[in-house]
Amino acid sequence: MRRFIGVAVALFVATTAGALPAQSLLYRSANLGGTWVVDPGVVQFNFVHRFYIVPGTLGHVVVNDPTFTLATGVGPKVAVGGQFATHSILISQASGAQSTNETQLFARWRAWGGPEGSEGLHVSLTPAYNLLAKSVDGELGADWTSGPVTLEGAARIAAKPLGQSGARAAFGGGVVARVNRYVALSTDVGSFVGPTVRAAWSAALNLLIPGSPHTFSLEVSNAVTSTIQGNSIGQAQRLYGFEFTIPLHLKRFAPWFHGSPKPAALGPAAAVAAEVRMAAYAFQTPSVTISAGQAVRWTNDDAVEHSVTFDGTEPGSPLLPPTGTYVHRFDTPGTYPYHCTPHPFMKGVIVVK
Ligand SMILES: [Cu+2]
Repeated sequence: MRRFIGVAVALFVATTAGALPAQSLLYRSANLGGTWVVDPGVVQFNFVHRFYIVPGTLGHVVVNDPTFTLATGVGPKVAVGGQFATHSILISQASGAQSTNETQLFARWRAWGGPEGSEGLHVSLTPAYNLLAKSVDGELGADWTSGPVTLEGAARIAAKPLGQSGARAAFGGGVVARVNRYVALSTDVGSFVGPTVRAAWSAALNLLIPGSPHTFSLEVSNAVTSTIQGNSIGQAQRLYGFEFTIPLHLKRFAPWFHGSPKPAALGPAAAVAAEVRMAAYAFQTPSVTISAGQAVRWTNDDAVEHSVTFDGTEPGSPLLPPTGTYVHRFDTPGTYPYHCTPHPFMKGVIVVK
């Protein structure tokens, strides 16, 4: 346990120097997997820690329930990863389970919708395998974002629910309400269909840490682990805790091996037909129209790093440091929506005539 906290602190220190991609708690409640995927080249580390206190005659005992999520993008809309929790309640100790360690391996395909935080409907499919329950699980997740509100839903299936035979479905639903760019409130509920299990619920205060790619939530819940099955069952005691999200942009570590890159102009020499400033966490000219063969230059006027990452297959920029620029020539007519990987709410579009 202590080792994991050490790793988490080391990762935090390694990533707080600048902005990195965020998998944001401002668009997801505590016990729903969400529809997020990770961009390729980014490793997402999410750390949930919940605890409850067991009163005793010789003093209170604190029971810690951490879940670690590690995932990376393997394509524009596909992520793979795993969850590891050390204190699962899925398999009752009375049934002779050898361990309370719960591991879930998963893949996620975003079948519908733009990047996290974009307006409208997003749909993701998450096949998974739960090593503790020895169960093939799956989740169909959907969320719908309109302005300050995100509505979430999940339909789940477990081949061996709680390690027992007989496939069982579970459902979950939740809502996130953003008070401003940095603060949101969320709540959700999820449960297996059928008798004998308690529904899982949560309520959370979610925070985007300004000037960083991190989100943090303070949570109250009765769910112990953050897996598909774990999000579908609650325990009798109420847990308190937090989640912290840490995106690691692998290119960031390149200087360890290759020296520091120059923040020079990037991209081909071409007639620059339009300029887009990146400032105040926004593309200041969100829609630009040019002719085929012309180029667009982006300039980062913020104090944090941004990227120009196209939603389609067009290659985009690396992370641009403050004052960094990026030039991209468009040879084929079309519509090119893009976003900033660290800040998915930053969106723009290039229309090439
Ligand atoms: Cu950005």
